[in-house]
Amino acid sequence: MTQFSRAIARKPAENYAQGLTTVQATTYSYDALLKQHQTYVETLRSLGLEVSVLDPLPGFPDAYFVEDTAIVAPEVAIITKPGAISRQGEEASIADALAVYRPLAYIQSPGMLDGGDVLMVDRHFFIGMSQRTNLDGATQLGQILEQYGYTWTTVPVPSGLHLKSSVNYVGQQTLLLTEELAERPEFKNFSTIIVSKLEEYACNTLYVNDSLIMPAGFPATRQQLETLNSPIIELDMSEVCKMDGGLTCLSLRF
Ligand code: CIR
Repeated sequence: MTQFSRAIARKPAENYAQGLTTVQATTYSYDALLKQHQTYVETLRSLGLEVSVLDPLPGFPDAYFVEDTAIVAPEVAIITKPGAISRQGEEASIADALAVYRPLAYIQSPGMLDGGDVLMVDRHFFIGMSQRTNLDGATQLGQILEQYGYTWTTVPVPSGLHLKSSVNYVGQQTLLLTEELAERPEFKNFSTIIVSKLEEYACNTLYVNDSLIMPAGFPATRQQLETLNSPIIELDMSEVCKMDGGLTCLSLRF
């Protein structure tokens, strides 16, 4: 599996609570969010990544979820067309940041695609069909990736925001996923760790340079992940999760 040397993140904006969410939180703390974000960035740095932290984007309260705006493969970065209208436009400044590192390609309207729906495992891409990603967007992405020898398949996203809300690669040919996705034929060549209903948020665990970064507070999932013998780091994501965000969405790793 690819070792990452860099990441791009973005500082959350003060008006982050105006972003899209399905969670009905009653209190918000910008200080807590900044602290959680900073710890996240420091954790990536501790794993050997050079992390650039971009400034908040005025008018885009969800823009710190940078993962949705690009797919970064070793040969090319694909700038997405985010599926939520309020997020369309975030991608322009990510394109500028990525142009330094990769040639760029673009998803074009009426295609739409969020990076949270794209799971890369070695030379294969799983692309979730969700409320944010349509077949046109997935096909455009797939056709760009094919030019570099990658393969791809679409996977339905039956619940949750994005594909990676429900499935992630955790090393050793293993996927961490919901019961709902466990029997999908697209995943038949993998070992699986099935996350219990009560701990589904923990599916969004981030595998970086042989370590696993997981959200704090999911002991049953932690116990299952321990069988992989990779170092595990737990991070408090309580404020991020109020905005439907998780560990993967806070950065682009490459
Ligand atoms: C949204 O609804 O777009 C943001 N509030 C959350 C995006 C989370 N992104 C991700 O999981 N890749």
